[in-house]
Amino acid sequence: MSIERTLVLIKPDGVARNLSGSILARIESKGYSLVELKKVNATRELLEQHYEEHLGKPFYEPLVEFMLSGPVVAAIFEGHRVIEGFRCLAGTTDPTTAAPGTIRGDFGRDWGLAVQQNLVHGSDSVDSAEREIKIWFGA
Ligand code: IDP
Repeated sequence: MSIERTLVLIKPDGVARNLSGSILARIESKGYSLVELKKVNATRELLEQHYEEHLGKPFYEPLVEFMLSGPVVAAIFEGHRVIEGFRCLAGTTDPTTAAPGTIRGDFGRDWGLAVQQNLVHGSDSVDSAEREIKIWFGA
């Protein structure tokens, strides 16, 4: 068994559309355990740390602005292969082509804006999960 932890964010579009409960329920239904949960208004400083790998990309500034546009829900989930498992539940980045049955595929769509409003974030590796959990929840 390889028990992992991952950082899940419900982005401002998911919170504003009252989808937080439905999204969390899908993750729990899969069998992953909720470890920590909070609703937070992110700061620019926090988001610059979180999205440092995207600095300089065309969607970087719109992404940070979008993430500042309203509260997000931050959660830590735990389980065997939860990092890969949550990213499968979330679906691919572009909600138009994300598979039906995934969070982005079922609830998201491309609104034609500068940034993909795709409802959720999930860590993409053990190292980034550890880094992101520290950023959002502290040591
Ligand atoms: P992921 O969230 O599916 O892992 P990343 O490539 O890590 O995708 O990108 C982080 C976020 O930046 C995405 O979830 C999306 O909101 C936004 N994003 C990524 N690529 C684009 C793009 O090409 N255009 C607009 N927004 C993008």
